[in-house]
Amino acid sequence: MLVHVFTLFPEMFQGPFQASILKRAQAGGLLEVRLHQVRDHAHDRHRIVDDAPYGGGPGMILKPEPLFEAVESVLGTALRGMPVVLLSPQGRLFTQAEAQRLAREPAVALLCGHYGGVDERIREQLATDELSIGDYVLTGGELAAMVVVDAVSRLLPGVLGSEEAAAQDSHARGLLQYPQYTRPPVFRGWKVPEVLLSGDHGAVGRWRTVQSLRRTQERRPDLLERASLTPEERRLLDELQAHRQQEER
Ligand code: 9D3
Repeated sequence: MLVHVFTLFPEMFQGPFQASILKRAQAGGLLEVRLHQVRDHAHDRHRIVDDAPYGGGPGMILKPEPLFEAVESVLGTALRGMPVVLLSPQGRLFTQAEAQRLAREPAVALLCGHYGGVDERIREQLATDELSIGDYVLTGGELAAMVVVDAVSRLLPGVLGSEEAAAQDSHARGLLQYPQYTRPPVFRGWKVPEVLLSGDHGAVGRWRTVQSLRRTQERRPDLLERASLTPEERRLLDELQAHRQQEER
């Protein structure tokens, strides 16, 4: 997959893309990230990219010309059909489903928002999608773009090793991960749950399912509403809920 990132701060991307799985994916030709400095496409002597908002108010707004020209000069006719994603606090929430949708594309363009916001014509006439990574305020769209690249890249065929890929993704199924342990069996007096040492794969599987369901119910009940549960999971969840109601009485 080819990812074009349009930003005023390309240097911010140096760390995260040059380590670990993203580094390996790029070395293996599975992922290519091209960073484009939007300021290089400003035409005035001072290379100005932002201006005060019409109608007044605080902050500076990203001007349309440099970003339109950056995207058009870099992508040209390649723009046809390519998702152009504006990262902004007003976007719809970036989720695993959204990551899966983007991972099917051969190329995407990411436009990093600006602390003051962007001229509305960018969102209306240049972007095809607008995404936010969550309800908190960042200083710009760069970290959000990195989050999107990370989440999408690990879904590309061949990016994760067979072991990483084999570990089934509980989040993709809409449940939180069950507790995991490794050696030693007792650490500072804290024991690993007996069932995990039992060698009884059926019992281990049932314990993990119950733990996942319980944890999701306690921490992220919003996920349970949309989770696709097997009839067995549905039954266990009903049991947990009955149990919980008994304790409330
Ligand atoms: C004055 C109103 N602010 C909107 C909440 C302006 C504003 C603040 C911060 C405009 C842009 C930003 C910078 N943030 C992003 O560009 C951004 C973002 C975020 O702040 N949170 C979650 N996801 C994202 S994606 C891009």
